[in-house]
Parts: sequence; C-alpha cells; structure tokens
Amino acid sequence: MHQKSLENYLNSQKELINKHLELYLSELVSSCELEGLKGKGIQEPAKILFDSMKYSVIGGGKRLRPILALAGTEFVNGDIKNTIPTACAIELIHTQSLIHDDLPCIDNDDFRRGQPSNHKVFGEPMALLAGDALLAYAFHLITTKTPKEVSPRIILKVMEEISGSNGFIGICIGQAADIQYTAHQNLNEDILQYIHINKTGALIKSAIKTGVLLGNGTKKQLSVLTAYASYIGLAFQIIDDILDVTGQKSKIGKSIGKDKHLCKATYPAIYGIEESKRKAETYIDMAINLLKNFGKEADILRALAKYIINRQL
Ligand code: GRG
Repeated sequence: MHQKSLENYLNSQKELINKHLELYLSELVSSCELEGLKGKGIQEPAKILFDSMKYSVIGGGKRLRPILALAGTEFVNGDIKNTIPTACAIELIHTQSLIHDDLPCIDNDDFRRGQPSNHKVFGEPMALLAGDALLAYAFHLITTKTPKEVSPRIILKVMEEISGSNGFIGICIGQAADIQYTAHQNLNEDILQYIHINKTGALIKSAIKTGVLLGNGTKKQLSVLTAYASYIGLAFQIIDDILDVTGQKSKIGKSIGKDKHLCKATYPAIYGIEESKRKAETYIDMAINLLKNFGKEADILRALAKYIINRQL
C-alpha cells in the first residue's frame, strides 16, 4: 500500500471516529439534561466535569486503537458500523489512561496531545473524576450503542475482553510494574516486555480482537490477529520510548525526555536507540510475517504495522 493511500485511510477513519466521539459526548450532555439543572445550583459541577472529559477526548490523538478495531473488522469482511461504538469506547478508555497517567501521583506530566494536561486545566480531583466517568461511559456505549444485529453473545465477549485488558492483568498491572521498576537497578528484557505488553499492548490487542469478534471472524482469524496485535503493541511502546528521546514536543504533543528524567524502564535505557529500533523492527517483521498466507485483505494490517515503526508522532 502506498504512503499516500495509507495517509488517506488513516485520515478518513480518524474523521469517522471523531464524528462519533463528538456525537456520543453530546448525547451524554443531553442525557444528563444540563439545561434542566439550571437554577438548581448543580449545573456548574456537571458542566465542569463534562468540559474536563471533552477537553481530553476531543483535544487531539491519532485514534490508532479505534482504527485498529475497525481494521480488524474489515479484515474479516465485517460491517464496521457494528464496531464503531466499541472502537470509540476503546478511545475513551485510552484517554482515561492518559489523563490518569499524567497525574502528579503517576507520571506527573504537564503536557499531552499538544495542550496542557487535564489536571493542569481542571485540577487533580476533576481530572481523576473525568477519567472515571470516561471509563464508565465506555462500557455504557458498548452496551447501548452496538447495533441490534450484533448478538448479545458477541457483545458479552467484547465486554469480557475489554474489561479484562483494562483491569488487574492488563493495563493496571502494566502501569503498576512501570512504577515499581522505575529507577530499578536490575532491569532486563523480560521485565521490559512485561511492562510494555500490559501497559500498552493490552489495549491495542483488545482493539483488534474486538474488531474481529464484532466482524464475526473465525477462530483462526482471531488467533492470527491476536498474535499480530501482540507484536505491534510491543513495537508501538518501544517506538514511544524512542520518541521520548528523539522526538519533537511540537510534533508528538507531549513532553520529551521525561523517561530519562524519571529513570523509567525503557528499551533505549537498556539497549540505546539503534538496538531498540532494531528490536521494534523485528517485532513488526514478525507481525507482518503472520499475515503471509493472506492476500489483499491484509494489506491495511501490513501498512499499519509499518506505520507503527515509521511514525514520528
Ligand atoms: C484503568 C484504563 C485504566 C488505566 C489506569 C494510568 C494507567 C492505569 C495506565 C497508563 C497506561 C499508559 C498511559 C500507557 C502508555 C500508552 C501510550 C504509548 C500512550 C500514547 O499513545 P498514543 O501515541 O497517543 O496513541 P495519542 O495521543 O495519539 O492517542
């Protein structure tokens, strides 16, 4: 796939996701009838909380995870309209993890998605609550917005997958390990992989798996794409670590050099930039290799894997 057509694909999928995120958020406001709260003294807190949620969701982001969910459905020839609510839900969960990750008690980051972090604008308590509300709304969206033609059995599987990857084993344990191994003396690749696979890879894997599930993919397709997702998820975080050293704040929209400053467990900290890049490339090659028995239907997945390794933001 040519660079230009991948760019067009990413832009059009991003637009589709953004349109639905705007819609779902606006429905959240109408459902709590902010207008109806006028004069009762409770409109103000509801508005602040909502503004805080919207600020982080609408304020930028590549929308990679929802795009991967849609790509999973397209790969199995499913209908992406069945996947859109779940894809948006995954973006809400991702946004929640970014808001909480930036809090002073975790990574203490002042800048995200090209603007001051949520707590810098709304304060720590509101940032915490905005994250909580986004997480809950994600599951609400899956259950209320998935089209009726999707069987409840599939919706349950999607809920099981996403609640699993965002829970104890998954993003939380990954972040806990990230904290625990900060400034640790005896880091090794097993530890790094454990952190990256959980902290970042778990949600990426869930995105693709739920895309396949909602597209009614076969067990075989699910298992191949699950393995593909594991490799690209790991590579994605290695590149993220590299960009923290070599990237530009104006491009990637977040602070640079934080990992070194905080003594984080990263690939560049152990292997340096070149070797880390080689390792990420190896994982991307392994992901692409898994698709060797598929034809044109896997072109987007191959292109997305290459995009992950070449990305500058
Ligand atoms: C319960 C979901 C949940 C989380 C709580 C705070 C926390 C535990 C986890 C933090 C996980 C985290 C922020 C991992 C880093 C993942 C990562 C590489 C983020 C950057 O992703 P991009 O580049 O960002 O896709 P954009 O802004 O483009 O969406």
